[in-house]
Amino acid sequence: MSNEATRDAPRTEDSRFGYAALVGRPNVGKSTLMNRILGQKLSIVTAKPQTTRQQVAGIKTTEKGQVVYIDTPGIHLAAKKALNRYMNRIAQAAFQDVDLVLFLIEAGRWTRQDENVARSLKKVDVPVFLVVNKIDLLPDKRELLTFLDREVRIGRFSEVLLIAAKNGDGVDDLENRVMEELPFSRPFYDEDQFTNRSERFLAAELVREQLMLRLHKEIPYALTVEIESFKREDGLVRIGAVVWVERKSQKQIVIGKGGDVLKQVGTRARHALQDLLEEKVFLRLWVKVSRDWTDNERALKQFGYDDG
Ligand SMILES: Nc1nc2c(ncn2[C@@H]2O[C@H](COP(=O)(O)OP(=O)(O)OP(=O)(O)O)[C@@H](O)[C@H]2O)c(=O)[nH]1
Ligand SMILES: [Mg+2]
Repeated sequence: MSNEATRDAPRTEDSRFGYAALVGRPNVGKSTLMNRILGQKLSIVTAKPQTTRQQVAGIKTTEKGQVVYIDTPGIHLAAKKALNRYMNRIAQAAFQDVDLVLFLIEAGRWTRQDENVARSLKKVDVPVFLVVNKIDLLPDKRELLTFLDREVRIGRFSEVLLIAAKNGDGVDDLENRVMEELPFSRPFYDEDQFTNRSERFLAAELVREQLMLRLHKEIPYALTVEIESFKREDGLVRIGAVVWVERKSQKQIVIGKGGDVLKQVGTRARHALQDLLEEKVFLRLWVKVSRDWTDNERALKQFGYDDG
């Protein structure tokens, strides 16, 4: 699990260190950007909004210093359930204790949810960079200028950066600008550490990603993954995970006819886990019901959605 780019970075006093939060409404590309910066898959990504549910720190060490990027859940309106309120709370908590906020939006799309995030960023007392992502989808530069001027009103932000996280356009420039903004300080993390999250957490996320990709409608939002066992033995990693859903009917859908859905998800997740761990993986999945867990504070805590 080592990160090639982080090796041999010097630990001198003139290197920089700090935290940068990636915030924005769901689906703007926060997790894609973090993975692109780290050069590896850390945060899960799907085309569905509200994919990320927790803060995930990605640590990038170079010869200039160390930046801890904090990926966050998309801040959304109409957060009726306890899980949604948790996600918004966790995302907004990242505004504090960082040196810089990167506020991501989509080129050409400014919604009520973006305005809501912009409004809550007013109280932040560190610089806020506006990061306009997905510029590949809006190649007409004149259109982009009008959009930024009229809809986004970019005068409110310290800086504006144009990127396409998916193909990497503008990402080197963004990283350089972030580094320049951070204080001179020693790195806090070892240079080969690329996240603050445990293997168990990352494993649960990779399984959840495959479930979110494979399933539709309300199901991706009604499930969570809990790692029950994680053992290294006989030259492989044995992982047992429970997929929790809210109702019996959802359990049937997740399992599929003759178990085909769960089997396909399991195979794909096992491959993803092997890429992450660089070890052979044996994965067992079960599906269980925890009635209406997304609106139950106690169940949320049990499944790791904990403010602590
Ligand atoms: N065309 C294009 N698509 C992108 C780009 N960046 C991200 N995407 C796509 O946008 C979708 C959402 O990406 P995510 O990285 O999951 O977005 P997010 O902001 O982390 O979303 P939440 O976790 O739900 O808040 C995925 O389908 C990505 O492939 C980009 O630069 N260009
Ligand atoms: Mg995300």
